[in-house]
Amino acid sequence: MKGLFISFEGPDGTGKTTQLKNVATALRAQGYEVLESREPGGTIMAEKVRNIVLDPDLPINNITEVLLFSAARSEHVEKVLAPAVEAGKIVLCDRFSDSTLVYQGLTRGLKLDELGELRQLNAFASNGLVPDMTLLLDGRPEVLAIRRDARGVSDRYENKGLDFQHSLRNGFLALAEAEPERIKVINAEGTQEEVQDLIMQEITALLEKVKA
Ligand code: Z5A
Repeated sequence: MKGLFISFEGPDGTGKTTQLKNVATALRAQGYEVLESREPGGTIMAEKVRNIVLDPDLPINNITEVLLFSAARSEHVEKVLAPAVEAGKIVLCDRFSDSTLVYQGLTRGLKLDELGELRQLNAFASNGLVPDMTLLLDGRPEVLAIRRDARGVSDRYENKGLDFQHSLRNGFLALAEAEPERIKVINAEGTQEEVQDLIMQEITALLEKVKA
């Protein structure tokens, strides 16, 4: 079987990292080879870019910012993601191109039909690699705020308030509505076990489809 590329998306602190790890463990227990990675990051260079681009004390203009995310993605795809998919692994990635469309596009006032330049940039940076499935962890920002607070992280996009979290959520949901075949909306408000069950149902269905 050729590998699979699955991305995890959603607003900040929805539980993506937790779920990605748990799902990786569950899939390994079923005998699959799994690669876990994240964006921005996943290579030495891309992790260095991550430190720059998420630094809340470093002013960066919007164009530089999106180019940095793209530069990191290009390295990550070429050196890590594409070879792993080619080698037959299930690749689980914490964020990918949809985050660019939402954080650098939709939350900055662009409409869904105005994302052409960002989509082109995504395609260029990822050399055409598109997730076979994207799991969108979704929930009401008021409910998920407790998790964000518990985490206590503070980067460029944290602490922007509830309105920003709503606009992130709406942005991701708009992408999911436009691409329901690829982007599966997962109710992330439940317990870790409940959320994992929903995710595993989607991944199991995908695995059955590709094996058929
Ligand atoms: N970004 C961008 O702008 N453009 C791009 O192209 C890309 C990214 C690729 C990366 O941050 C930032 O980069 C991100 C977008 C931007 N903006 N921000 N902020 P990141 O990867 O460091 O952070 P994140 O993705 O936003 O969130 P996170 O810190 O990784 O959180 P998470 O993975 O969604 O959640 P978690 O760490 O798994 O869980 C948070 C807490 O909740 C933790 O204490 C858990 O134990 C707890 N938790 C998890 N699940 C549950 C359930 N089900 N119930 C209760 N508690 C739970």
